[in-house]
Amino acid sequence: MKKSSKRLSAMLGVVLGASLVLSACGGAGDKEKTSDGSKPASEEKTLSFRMADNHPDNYPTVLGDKKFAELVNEKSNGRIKISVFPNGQLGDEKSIIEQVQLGAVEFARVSTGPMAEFSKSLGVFSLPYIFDSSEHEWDFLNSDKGKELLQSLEGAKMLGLAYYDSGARHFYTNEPVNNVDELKGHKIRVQQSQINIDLIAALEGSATPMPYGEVFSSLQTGVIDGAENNLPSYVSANHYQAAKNLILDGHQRVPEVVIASKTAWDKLSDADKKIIQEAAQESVEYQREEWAKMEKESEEKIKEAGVNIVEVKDLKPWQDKVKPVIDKYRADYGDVLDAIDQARK
Ligand code: GTR
Repeated sequence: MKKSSKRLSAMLGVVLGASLVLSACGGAGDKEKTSDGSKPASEEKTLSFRMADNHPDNYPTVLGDKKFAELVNEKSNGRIKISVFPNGQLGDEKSIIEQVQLGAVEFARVSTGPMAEFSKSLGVFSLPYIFDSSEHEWDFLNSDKGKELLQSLEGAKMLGLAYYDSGARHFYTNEPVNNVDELKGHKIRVQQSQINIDLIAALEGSATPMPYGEVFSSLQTGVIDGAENNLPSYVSANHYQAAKNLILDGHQRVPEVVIASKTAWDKLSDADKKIIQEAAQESVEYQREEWAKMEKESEEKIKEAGVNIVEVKDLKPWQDKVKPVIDKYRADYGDVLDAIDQARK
């Protein structure tokens, strides 16, 4: 889609979304009993919501979103309908978070990376090399502290409903990079957050934050020398065709998060909130299975495509080099970092 028409559809989305919330949630009078004493109207009315995701159809997060929508529909006997809009149709990730805050889009699946600029607590996930493995990450996400973080978004006018898997992120570049020192001087695209800018600065590169949808063409035209992401994104967004050198350093494990707009949420009955919360949690297992499958498939695909894959045998030089980033943010995230350490078996 052209930029202008994208913007137009995003703007239309704001208007449409706002009217959906109004028609969906009705006014305060809905809570009252009807004259014949039947159920409150809010529990009978059909509710329609939109959910945004910036990945294509069949990407594991979109499959998770659809499972979530399906479960909500089932549990509400068809009364609550969530329509999933993949492919960044409702806007890029940052603008989606803003629309969720405004209540113009009711649900979204976004990365905790850009969420850090809206709700500081989630920034901890962008800190480098804090998890040893997927198991370590998920043990933390499922711990009390992990759940607490998910519930820390209300101040930012949002609710965190569930974490989704997003694996580990690695660097990829136009020119071969064989070790941490060779990243020096490269212009690397990052997710839009200050921690990511600091991370690239520590690696002596030059950070270029930009929306995800612009990365492929920027790699092709040489606006950037490289980027970083998990393997399913590297493949599904075609980055592997433009940046054929991959170094598997796994610098971050930045989970995805399913969020709801607090504006829309506050208008729901307690019973409907419960349905939605349960459905989101129940969709996680399926999303993680799909994630594991796509990680494997992506690995195969990049091998077949002849990508130059560099393994990192010793992470120590990488960890040493980014230590100033951890030091800078320790004061903000000390207790969470301790809890992450404790989740290590
Ligand atoms: C992906 C994530 C997207 C987006 C993207 C990025 O891994 O799933 O939501 O944040 O990274 O790098 O912008």
